[in-house]
Amino acid sequence: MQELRDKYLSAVADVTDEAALEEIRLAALGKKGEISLKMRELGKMTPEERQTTGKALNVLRDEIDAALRAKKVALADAALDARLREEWLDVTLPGRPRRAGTIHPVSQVMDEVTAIFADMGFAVAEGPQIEDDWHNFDALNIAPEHPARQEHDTFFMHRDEGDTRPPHVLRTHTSPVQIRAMLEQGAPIRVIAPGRVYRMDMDQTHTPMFHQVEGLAIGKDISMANLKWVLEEFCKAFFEVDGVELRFRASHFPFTEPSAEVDIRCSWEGGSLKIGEGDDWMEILGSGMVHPKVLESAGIDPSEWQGFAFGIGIDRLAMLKYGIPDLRAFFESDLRWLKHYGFSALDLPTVAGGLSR
Ligand code: 2U9
Repeated sequence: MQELRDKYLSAVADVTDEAALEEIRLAALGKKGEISLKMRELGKMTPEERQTTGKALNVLRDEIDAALRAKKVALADAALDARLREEWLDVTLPGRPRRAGTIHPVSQVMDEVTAIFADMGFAVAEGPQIEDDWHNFDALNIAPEHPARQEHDTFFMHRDEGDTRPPHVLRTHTSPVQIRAMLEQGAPIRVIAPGRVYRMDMDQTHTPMFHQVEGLAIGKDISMANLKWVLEEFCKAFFEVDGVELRFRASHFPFTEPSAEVDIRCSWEGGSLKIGEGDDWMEILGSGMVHPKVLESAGIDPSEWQGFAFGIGIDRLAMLKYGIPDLRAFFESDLRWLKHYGFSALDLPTVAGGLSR
Protein backbone atom coordinates (compact mmCIF):
# COMPACT_ATOMS: atom_id res chain seq x y z
CA MET A 1 0.00 0.00 0.00
CA GLN A 2 2.81 2.33 0.96
CA GLU A 3 4.61 1.35 -2.20
CA LEU A 4 1.58 2.20 -4.29
CA ARG A 5 1.21 5.50 -2.47
CA ASP A 6 4.86 6.45 -3.04
CA LYS A 7 4.72 5.36 -6.67
CA TYR A 8 1.70 7.43 -7.62
CA LEU A 9 2.35 10.46 -5.45
CA SER A 10 5.90 10.81 -6.75
CA ALA A 11 4.70 10.25 -10.35
CA VAL A 12 2.16 13.04 -9.83
CA ALA A 13 4.85 15.26 -8.31
CA ASP A 14 7.23 14.69 -11.25
CA VAL A 15 4.77 15.04 -14.09
CA THR A 16 5.05 18.21 -16.23
CA ASP A 17 2.13 18.07 -18.64
CA GLU A 18 -1.58 17.43 -18.52
CA ALA A 19 -1.57 14.45 -20.93
CA ALA A 20 0.94 12.55 -18.77
CA LEU A 21 -1.08 13.44 -15.68
CA GLU A 22 -4.17 11.88 -17.27
CA GLU A 23 -2.16 8.71 -17.99
CA ILE A 24 -1.25 8.51 -14.30
CA ARG A 25 -4.88 8.98 -13.32
CA LEU A 26 -5.96 6.13 -15.62
CA ALA A 27 -3.14 3.87 -14.39
CA ALA A 28 -4.17 4.44 -10.76
CA LEU A 29 -7.88 5.23 -10.64
CA GLY A 30 -9.15 4.30 -14.12
CA LYS A 31 -11.50 1.34 -14.56
CA LYS A 32 -8.53 -0.95 -15.06
CA GLY A 33 -6.25 1.12 -12.81
CA GLU A 34 -4.16 -0.46 -10.13
CA ILE A 35 -6.21 0.90 -7.21
CA SER A 36 -9.48 -0.09 -8.87
CA LEU A 37 -8.21 -3.63 -9.40
CA LYS A 38 -7.19 -3.77 -5.75
CA MET A 39 -10.68 -2.61 -4.75
CA ARG A 40 -12.12 -5.44 -6.79
CA GLU A 41 -10.00 -7.94 -4.89
CA LEU A 42 -11.68 -6.88 -1.63
CA GLY A 43 -14.53 -9.33 -2.40
CA LYS A 44 -12.22 -12.27 -1.99
CA MET A 45 -11.08 -11.17 1.48
CA THR A 46 -12.34 -12.02 4.92
CA PRO A 47 -14.63 -9.39 6.42
CA GLU A 48 -11.88 -8.19 8.80
CA GLU A 49 -9.28 -7.90 6.04
CA ARG A 50 -11.83 -6.23 3.82
CA GLN A 51 -12.56 -3.61 6.40
CA THR A 52 -8.95 -2.59 7.04
CA THR A 53 -7.74 -2.94 3.43
CA GLY A 54 -10.89 -1.28 2.13
CA LYS A 55 -10.44 1.68 4.42
CA ALA A 56 -6.78 2.00 3.54
CA LEU A 57 -7.59 1.74 -0.19
CA ASN A 58 -10.26 4.44 0.12
CA VAL A 59 -7.81 6.72 1.90
CA LEU A 60 -5.17 6.00 -0.73
CA ARG A 61 -7.65 6.58 -3.58
CA ASP A 62 -8.75 9.90 -2.07
CA GLU A 63 -5.18 10.96 -1.50
CA ILE A 64 -4.11 10.17 -5.08
CA ASP A 65 -7.25 11.79 -6.43
CA ALA A 66 -6.57 14.96 -4.41
CA ALA A 67 -2.94 15.01 -5.60
CA LEU A 68 -4.08 14.59 -9.22
CA ARG A 69 -6.60 17.43 -8.93
CA ALA A 70 -4.11 19.74 -7.24
CA LYS A 71 -1.51 18.96 -9.88
CA LYS A 72 -4.05 19.59 -12.66
CA VAL A 73 -4.75 23.05 -11.27
CA ALA A 74 -1.01 23.72 -10.80
CA LEU A 75 -0.25 22.67 -14.40
CA ALA A 76 -3.04 24.87 -15.77
CA ASP A 77 -1.77 27.81 -13.71
CA ALA A 78 1.77 27.22 -14.92
CA ALA A 79 0.58 27.03 -18.54
CA LEU A 80 -1.33 30.29 -18.12
CA ASP A 81 1.71 31.92 -16.51
CA ALA A 82 3.92 30.79 -19.38
CA ARG A 83 1.41 32.13 -21.94
CA LEU A 84 1.12 35.43 -20.17
CA ARG A 85 4.91 35.72 -20.04
CA GLU A 86 5.11 34.94 -23.75
CA GLU A 87 2.26 37.24 -24.76
CA TRP A 88 3.50 40.12 -22.73
CA LEU A 89 3.07 43.38 -24.51
CA ASP A 90 4.38 46.82 -23.95
CA VAL A 91 1.33 49.03 -23.73
CA THR A 92 3.57 52.08 -23.64
CA LEU A 93 4.70 51.50 -27.25
CA PRO A 94 3.33 54.05 -29.72
CA GLY A 95 0.44 52.75 -31.88
CA ARG A 96 0.97 51.79 -35.50
CA PRO A 97 -0.20 54.65 -37.69
CA ARG A 98 -3.38 53.80 -39.61
CA ARG A 99 -3.61 54.74 -43.23
CA ALA A 100 -6.56 57.05 -43.58
CA GLY A 101 -8.43 57.04 -46.87
CA THR A 102 -9.30 60.33 -48.52
CA ILE A 103 -12.14 61.44 -50.72
CA HIS A 104 -11.00 61.50 -54.33
CA PRO A 105 -10.52 65.08 -55.54
CA VAL A 106 -13.02 64.54 -58.36
CA SER A 107 -15.66 63.37 -55.88
CA GLN A 108 -14.77 66.24 -53.61
CA VAL A 109 -15.15 68.80 -56.38
CA MET A 110 -18.45 67.21 -57.54
CA ASP A 111 -19.76 67.55 -53.99
CA GLU A 112 -18.52 71.13 -53.65
CA VAL A 113 -20.01 72.20 -56.98
CA THR A 114 -23.30 70.48 -56.19
CA ALA A 115 -23.46 72.18 -52.78
CA ILE A 116 -22.83 75.63 -54.27
CA PHE A 117 -25.63 75.27 -56.81
CA ALA A 118 -27.91 73.69 -54.22
CA ASP A 119 -27.45 76.87 -52.16
CA MET A 120 -28.76 78.81 -55.15
CA GLY A 121 -31.89 76.66 -55.30
CA PHE A 122 -30.90 74.03 -57.88
CA ALA A 123 -32.22 70.53 -57.19
CA VAL A 124 -30.02 67.55 -58.03
CA ALA A 125 -31.28 65.32 -60.84
CA GLU A 126 -29.88 61.92 -61.77
CA GLY A 127 -30.40 59.56 -64.68
CA PRO A 128 -29.07 56.44 -66.41
CA GLN A 129 -25.52 56.24 -67.72
CA ILE A 130 -26.72 54.03 -70.59
CA GLU A 131 -29.07 56.19 -72.64
CA ASP A 132 -31.10 55.73 -75.78
CA ASP A 133 -29.99 57.90 -78.67
CA TRP A 134 -33.16 59.99 -78.51
CA HIS A 135 -32.47 61.29 -74.97
CA ASN A 136 -28.73 61.65 -75.59
CA PHE A 137 -28.86 63.23 -79.08
CA ASP A 138 -32.20 63.88 -80.81
CA ALA A 139 -33.90 65.63 -77.89
CA LEU A 140 -30.84 67.88 -77.65
CA ASN A 141 -31.11 68.96 -81.28
CA ILE A 142 -28.00 66.96 -82.21
CA ALA A 143 -28.64 65.97 -85.84
CA PRO A 144 -28.12 62.36 -87.01
CA GLU A 145 -25.14 63.44 -89.10
CA HIS A 146 -23.45 65.33 -86.23
CA PRO A 147 -19.85 64.12 -85.68
CA ALA A 148 -20.58 63.33 -82.01
CA ARG A 149 -22.96 60.62 -83.18
CA GLN A 150 -20.27 58.84 -85.19
CA GLU A 151 -19.13 55.44 -84.06
CA HIS A 152 -15.64 56.70 -83.29
CA ASP A 153 -16.76 59.46 -80.90
CA THR A 154 -19.44 57.70 -78.89
CA PHE A 155 -19.55 54.32 -77.15
CA PHE A 156 -22.49 52.48 -78.69
CA MET A 157 -23.91 49.46 -76.87
CA HIS A 158 -23.61 46.20 -78.79
CA ARG A 159 -26.77 45.14 -80.63
CA ASP A 160 -27.39 41.74 -82.15
CA GLU A 161 -28.53 41.64 -85.73
CA GLY A 162 -32.31 41.96 -85.88
CA ASP A 163 -32.51 43.80 -82.56
CA THR A 164 -35.13 46.44 -83.23
CA ARG A 165 -34.68 48.41 -80.03
CA PRO A 166 -33.36 51.97 -80.48
CA PRO A 167 -29.56 52.29 -80.32
CA HIS A 168 -28.20 52.86 -76.82
CA VAL A 169 -25.02 54.73 -75.92
CA LEU A 170 -22.93 55.49 -72.87
CA ARG A 171 -24.22 59.02 -72.30
CA THR A 172 -21.83 61.59 -73.77
CA HIS A 173 -23.07 64.35 -71.44
CA THR A 174 -25.49 64.63 -68.52
CA SER A 175 -27.94 66.68 -70.65
CA PRO A 176 -30.35 63.70 -71.11
CA VAL A 177 -30.88 63.80 -67.35
CA GLN A 178 -32.31 67.29 -67.75
CA ILE A 179 -34.46 66.22 -70.69
CA ARG A 180 -35.92 63.52 -68.44
CA ALA A 181 -36.37 66.02 -65.58
CA MET A 182 -38.26 68.45 -67.84
CA LEU A 183 -40.46 65.66 -69.25
CA GLU A 184 -41.28 64.57 -65.70
CA GLN A 185 -41.66 67.93 -63.95
CA GLY A 186 -42.36 70.46 -66.69
CA ALA A 187 -41.58 74.17 -66.18
CA PRO A 188 -40.55 76.15 -64.21
CA ILE A 189 -37.54 74.03 -63.27
CA ARG A 190 -34.10 74.56 -61.77
CA VAL A 191 -31.85 71.47 -61.69
CA ILE A 192 -28.26 70.41 -61.86
CA ALA A 193 -27.13 67.05 -63.19
CA PRO A 194 -23.79 65.84 -61.86
CA GLY A 195 -22.36 62.54 -63.07
CA ARG A 196 -20.13 60.38 -65.21
CA VAL A 197 -20.06 60.74 -68.97
CA TYR A 198 -18.23 58.87 -71.72
CA ARG A 199 -16.51 59.85 -74.95
CA MET A 200 -13.98 58.03 -77.08
CA ASP A 201 -11.07 60.26 -76.25
CA MET A 202 -7.73 59.55 -74.61
CA ASP A 203 -4.74 61.84 -74.30
CA GLN A 204 -3.05 63.98 -71.68
CA THR A 205 -6.14 66.11 -71.20
CA HIS A 206 -8.93 63.65 -72.08
CA THR A 207 -10.11 60.37 -70.60
CA PRO A 208 -12.85 58.10 -72.00
CA MET A 209 -14.84 58.56 -68.79
CA PHE A 210 -15.05 61.95 -67.17
CA HIS A 211 -17.39 63.94 -64.95
CA GLN A 212 -19.73 66.84 -65.58
CA VAL A 213 -22.10 69.04 -63.72
CA GLU A 214 -24.70 70.58 -65.98
CA GLY A 215 -27.24 73.14 -64.89
CA LEU A 216 -30.64 74.16 -66.23
CA ALA A 217 -33.03 76.95 -65.20
CA ILE A 218 -36.31 77.43 -67.05
CA GLY A 219 -38.79 80.18 -66.21
CA LYS A 220 -40.96 82.86 -67.81
CA ASP A 221 -38.23 85.48 -68.16
CA ILE A 222 -34.90 83.85 -67.31
CA SER A 223 -32.16 85.56 -69.28
CA MET A 224 -28.43 85.41 -69.95
CA ALA A 225 -28.01 88.09 -67.27
CA ASN A 226 -29.32 85.56 -64.73
CA LEU A 227 -26.91 83.00 -66.18
CA LYS A 228 -23.98 85.35 -65.73
CA TRP A 229 -24.90 86.15 -62.14
CA VAL A 230 -25.31 82.46 -61.26
CA LEU A 231 -21.94 81.62 -62.81
CA GLU A 232 -20.21 84.52 -61.05
CA GLU A 233 -21.62 83.43 -57.71
CA PHE A 234 -20.48 79.91 -58.45
CA CYS A 235 -16.93 81.01 -59.30
CA LYS A 236 -16.65 83.20 -56.19
CA ALA A 237 -17.70 80.30 -53.98
CA PHE A 238 -15.72 77.61 -55.77
CA PHE A 239 -12.43 79.47 -56.19
CA GLU A 240 -12.84 81.27 -52.88
CA VAL A 241 -12.24 84.75 -54.24
CA ASP A 242 -14.41 87.83 -53.85
CA GLY A 243 -13.79 89.47 -57.17
CA VAL A 244 -14.21 87.28 -60.23
CA GLU A 245 -14.56 88.56 -63.74
CA LEU A 246 -16.20 86.40 -66.37
CA ARG A 247 -16.07 86.86 -70.12
CA PHE A 248 -18.64 85.36 -72.46
CA ARG A 249 -17.30 84.35 -75.88
CA ALA A 250 -19.81 83.55 -78.60
CA SER A 251 -19.81 79.88 -79.41
CA HIS A 252 -21.99 77.19 -80.88
CA PHE A 253 -23.69 74.17 -79.33
CA PRO A 254 -26.66 72.43 -80.94
CA PHE A 255 -28.67 72.55 -77.70
CA THR A 256 -28.30 76.26 -76.88
CA GLU A 257 -28.93 79.46 -78.84
CA PRO A 258 -27.22 81.83 -78.31
CA SER A 259 -24.27 79.89 -76.92
CA ALA A 260 -21.28 81.16 -75.00
CA GLU A 261 -18.03 79.78 -73.71
CA VAL A 262 -17.15 81.34 -70.40
CA ASP A 263 -13.64 82.49 -69.45
CA ILE A 264 -12.45 83.61 -66.05
CA ARG A 265 -9.80 86.31 -65.43
CA CYS A 266 -6.60 84.82 -64.07
CA SER A 267 -2.82 85.04 -64.01
CA TRP A 268 -0.24 82.33 -64.57
CA GLU A 269 2.80 83.92 -63.00
CA GLY A 270 5.72 81.62 -62.21
CA GLY A 271 3.71 78.57 -63.15
CA SER A 272 1.03 79.14 -60.55
CA LEU A 273 -2.54 79.97 -61.29
CA LYS A 274 -4.30 82.88 -59.59
CA ILE A 275 -8.00 83.33 -60.20
CA GLY A 276 -9.64 86.76 -60.25
CA GLU A 277 -6.54 88.80 -61.11
CA GLY A 278 -4.06 89.24 -63.96
CA ASP A 279 -4.27 89.63 -67.72
CA ASP A 280 -5.00 86.08 -68.79
CA TRP A 281 -8.31 84.40 -69.43
CA MET A 282 -9.03 80.75 -68.85
CA GLU A 283 -11.98 78.86 -70.27
CA ILE A 284 -13.97 77.16 -67.52
CA LEU A 285 -17.31 76.14 -68.96
CA GLY A 286 -19.87 76.29 -71.77
CA SER A 287 -23.36 77.72 -71.60
CA GLY A 288 -26.26 79.35 -73.43
CA MET A 289 -30.00 79.81 -73.67
CA VAL A 290 -31.77 76.49 -74.14
CA HIS A 291 -32.65 76.00 -77.79
CA PRO A 292 -36.43 76.23 -78.47
CA LYS A 293 -36.30 72.84 -80.22
CA VAL A 294 -34.84 71.29 -77.05
CA LEU A 295 -37.64 72.78 -74.94
CA GLU A 296 -40.17 71.43 -77.40
CA SER A 297 -38.66 67.93 -77.31
CA ALA A 298 -38.87 68.06 -73.53
CA GLY A 299 -42.58 68.95 -73.65
CA ILE A 300 -42.17 72.62 -72.75
CA ASP A 301 -43.73 75.36 -74.87
CA PRO A 302 -40.88 77.65 -76.05
CA SER A 303 -43.30 80.52 -76.73
CA GLU A 304 -44.10 80.59 -73.02
CA TRP A 305 -40.87 79.47 -71.35
CA GLN A 306 -37.16 80.14 -71.72
CA GLY A 307 -34.03 79.56 -69.74
CA PHE A 308 -30.32 78.94 -69.57
CA ALA A 309 -28.12 75.86 -69.40
CA PHE A 310 -24.46 75.36 -68.69
CA GLY A 311 -21.96 72.51 -68.59
CA ILE A 312 -18.82 72.21 -66.49
CA GLY A 313 -16.09 69.58 -66.84
CA ILE A 314 -15.39 68.52 -63.28
CA ASP A 315 -12.07 66.71 -63.77
CA ARG A 316 -10.47 69.78 -65.26
CA LEU A 317 -11.93 71.94 -62.51
CA ALA A 318 -10.43 69.60 -59.89
CA MET A 319 -7.05 69.81 -61.62
CA LEU A 320 -7.19 73.59 -61.61
CA LYS A 321 -8.22 73.82 -58.00
CA TYR A 322 -5.80 71.23 -56.71
CA GLY A 323 -2.90 71.79 -59.07
CA ILE A 324 -2.89 68.34 -60.62
CA PRO A 325 -0.66 68.28 -63.68
CA ASP A 326 -2.10 65.39 -65.69
CA LEU A 327 -5.60 63.94 -65.91
CA ARG A 328 -4.10 60.47 -65.98
CA ALA A 329 -2.99 61.02 -62.39
CA PHE A 330 -6.65 60.46 -61.51
CA PHE A 331 -7.06 57.24 -63.37
CA GLU A 332 -3.75 55.40 -63.06
CA SER A 333 -3.98 55.33 -59.29
CA ASP A 334 -0.96 57.58 -59.06
CA LEU A 335 -1.92 59.31 -55.86
CA ARG A 336 1.56 60.60 -55.08
CA TRP A 337 0.45 64.12 -55.89
CA LEU A 338 -2.28 63.85 -53.29
CA LYS A 339 0.32 63.62 -50.56
CA HIS A 340 2.70 65.95 -52.33
CA TYR A 341 0.20 68.72 -52.84
CA GLY A 342 -1.61 68.01 -49.60
CA PHE A 343 -4.73 69.36 -51.24
CA SER A 344 -3.70 72.97 -50.97
CA ALA A 345 -5.03 74.73 -53.97
CA LEU A 346 -4.59 77.47 -56.51
CA ASP A 347 -1.11 78.75 -55.66
CA LEU A 348 0.71 75.64 -56.79
CA PRO A 349 2.59 74.73 -59.95
CA THR A 350 -0.05 73.40 -62.22
CA VAL A 351 -1.27 72.44 -65.63
CA ALA A 352 1.43 72.61 -68.28
CA GLY A 353 0.41 73.47 -71.79
CA GLY A 354 -3.23 74.24 -71.10
CA LEU A 355 -6.30 72.10 -71.20
CA SER A 356 -9.28 71.93 -73.39
CA ARG A 357 -12.42 70.12 -74.04
C1 2U9 B 1 -30.30 70.82 -71.81
C2 2U9 B 1 -30.11 71.87 -72.65
C3 2U9 B 1 -28.86 72.43 -72.77
C4 2U9 B 1 -25.54 72.19 -71.37
C5 2U9 B 1 -24.33 72.84 -71.91
C6 2U9 B 1 -22.21 73.16 -72.47
C7 2U9 B 1 -22.77 74.27 -73.00
C8 2U9 B 1 -20.78 72.85 -72.54
C9 2U9 B 1 -19.04 71.34 -71.89
C10 2U9 B 1 -18.30 71.83 -70.70
C11 2U9 B 1 -17.07 71.05 -70.55
C12 2U9 B 1 -18.96 69.87 -71.85
O1 2U9 B 1 -17.63 68.65 -69.99
S1 2U9 B 1 -17.45 69.48 -71.09
O2 2U9 B 1 -16.57 69.06 -72.08
N1 2U9 B 1 -20.41 71.75 -71.90
O3 2U9 B 1 -20.01 73.55 -73.12
N2 2U9 B 1 -23.10 72.35 -71.85
S2 2U9 B 1 -24.40 74.28 -72.69
O4 2U9 B 1 -26.62 72.54 -72.18
C13 2U9 B 1 -27.82 71.95 -72.04
C14 2U9 B 1 -28.00 70.89 -71.20
C15 2U9 B 1 -29.26 70.32 -71.08
C16 2U9 B 1 -31.65 70.17 -71.70
